[in-house]
Amino acid sequence: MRTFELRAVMFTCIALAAIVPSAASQYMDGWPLDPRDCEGLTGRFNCVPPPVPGDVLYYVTALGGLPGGSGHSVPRAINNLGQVTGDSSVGDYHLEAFLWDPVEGMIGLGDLPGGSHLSTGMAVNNLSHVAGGSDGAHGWEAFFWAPETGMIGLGTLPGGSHTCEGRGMNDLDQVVGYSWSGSGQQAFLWDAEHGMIGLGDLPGGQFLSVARDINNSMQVVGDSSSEDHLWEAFIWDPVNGMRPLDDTGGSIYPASAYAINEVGQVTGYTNTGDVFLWDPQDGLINLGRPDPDDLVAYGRAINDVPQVVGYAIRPGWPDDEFHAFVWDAQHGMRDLETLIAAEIDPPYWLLLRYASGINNAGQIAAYANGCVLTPFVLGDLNCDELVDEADIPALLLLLVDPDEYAQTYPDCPGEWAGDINQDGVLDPADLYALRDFLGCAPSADPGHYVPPDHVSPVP
Ligand SMILES: [Ca+2]
Ligand SMILES: [Ca+2]
Ligand SMILES: [Ca+2]
Ligand SMILES: [Ca+2]
Repeated sequence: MRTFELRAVMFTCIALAAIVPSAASQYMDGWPLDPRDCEGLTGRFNCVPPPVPGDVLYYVTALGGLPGGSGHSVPRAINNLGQVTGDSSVGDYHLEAFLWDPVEGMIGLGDLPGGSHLSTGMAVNNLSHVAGGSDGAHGWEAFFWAPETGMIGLGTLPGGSHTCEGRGMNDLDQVVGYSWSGSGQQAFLWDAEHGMIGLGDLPGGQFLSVARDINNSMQVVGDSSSEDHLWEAFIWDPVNGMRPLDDTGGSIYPASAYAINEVGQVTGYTNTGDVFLWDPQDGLINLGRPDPDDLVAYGRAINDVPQVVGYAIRPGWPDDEFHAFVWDAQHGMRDLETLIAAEIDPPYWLLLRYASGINNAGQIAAYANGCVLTPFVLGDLNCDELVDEADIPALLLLLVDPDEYAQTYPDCPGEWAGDINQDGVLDPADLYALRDFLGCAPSADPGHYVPPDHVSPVP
């Protein structure tokens, strides 16, 4: 009986394996490209240890592009619903802002009347509203978009031309960005009730400031020319106005602030080309660069955990290379391409040049071509955030009856979490690998494995 059951399991698993795409070739021009391919490495990538159960990896969802275009998209922000904004080509020389939803897919947001057909989404809040910039009758202009209003031009600061862009937005539909005003380029804050107001600039130097993000406490961050520095990161709020983000006078200081989270932590880059995390209590923390050889690294987005994402520029041949990174306190800086689940065709980690957004679920917006990276725990088949013996029957169920698995563990990405040996194929070898990892009874002979009573492997 046991032999019969196991044969049934094996048959089911072979059938299942046949519909899983096999691992793509991971060589290009004879170079091994997988950073986990330690045996074949020739120095192009740093070798990293292969992942083990319990590690957090990411699977990739391609965003595609708007109809009529090349299928290319550049994501620039992601909200806590997993919705993404950015721009996508819609024919020669035309780009259009988009909103991408995990269920609905990508829709174009149009562009402002006049000028070229050019628009880009820079921020998306948790109400699914978008802010960005578009070419209109008076040049590049900040916009606000909501399903009810469509795309609205935000105008300009008094006395200015219309070169203006929305860079950040919070859940109060307040937009920040920059505009040319009579006295120079100035950070602005806009909402529907008050219109656009200038936030001023740091004293000294030129009259120049840019706002890049705002949180729900109305804290705004960006950079400005100051007395001491060509560019220096600022923080602004309605009570205190604009002030330097870091006023300790150190030789290393935050030169540009790109994002602020809901607890007031800020990321960007320093005057030395390193990523920083600024914390209201701890002040400036230099996060460095993903690799010591990197020329420069930029922090672009931060969630409330906090995790920081961005990209680094690494010396390469024939050109310098861009590498997307993620930082957290436990692991430090890591190249995102080393954290992608064993792929499938095409090998998306090849395309992870830039990371531009991260939400509170840890989902990351990245490109060369637009994609969302969703984290999962390798080996956590029942999605309780632990890897233990309870995951063995769950993996067995996935192998034997994927439909039943999906009903039992809805929204649990078992097809990714179950590829324990990371060979790009889900099959019984993963079951044995998980048992080995957990130190279960010997599994050299698969016939010795008896499924738990409550799992029926035979349909
Ligand atoms: Ca236009
Ligand atoms: Ca100034
Ligand atoms: Ca588990
Ligand atoms: Ca496998």
